[in-house]
Amino acid sequence: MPIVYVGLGSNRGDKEKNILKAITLLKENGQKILKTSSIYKTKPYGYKEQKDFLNAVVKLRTKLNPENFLILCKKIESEIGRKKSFRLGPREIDLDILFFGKRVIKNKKLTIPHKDLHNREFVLRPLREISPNLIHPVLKKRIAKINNVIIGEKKIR
Ligand code: PH2
Ligand code: MG
Ligand code: MG
Repeated sequence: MPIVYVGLGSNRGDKEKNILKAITLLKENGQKILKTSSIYKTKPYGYKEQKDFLNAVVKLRTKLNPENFLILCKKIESEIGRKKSFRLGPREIDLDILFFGKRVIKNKKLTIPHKDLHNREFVLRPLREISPNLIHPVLKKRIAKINNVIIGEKKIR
């Protein structure tokens, strides 16, 4: 059964509660959580005029295929009360599929691995914590070797 890495982010409402709730809902929907990173306080990436985020990454085992896993992520986002925003804008909760086994997928609905994760310290930092030896199937590099210059992440929990 495939191993999936999911990036979690929130910068609206009770951010920590939203992240913990998302992990609970993944479990309640049959996903086997294998590892959970610390939760990090991070500066907004992309669109800067918004509140700081909390970010984390979970590693889990799923029986779902990528399409159905994406549907589950969206269901959890709406259950936590995610409202419409704009690209890179504020959100109650965001669940992004980072890796789905070693699969490389590019279609209208899904891009796996996540197309920008190698530029996002708020994803790399928690990934490095839980899986430094994971190989990025496109870049063919270990997570521990993927570095960028953005700093300012702070572990809160
Ligand atoms: N998510 C975004 C845009 N910018 N910045 C941080 N720090 N954390 C995020 O999760 C994040 C972001 C779009 O999904
Ligand atoms: Mg996102
Ligand atoms: Mg998303």
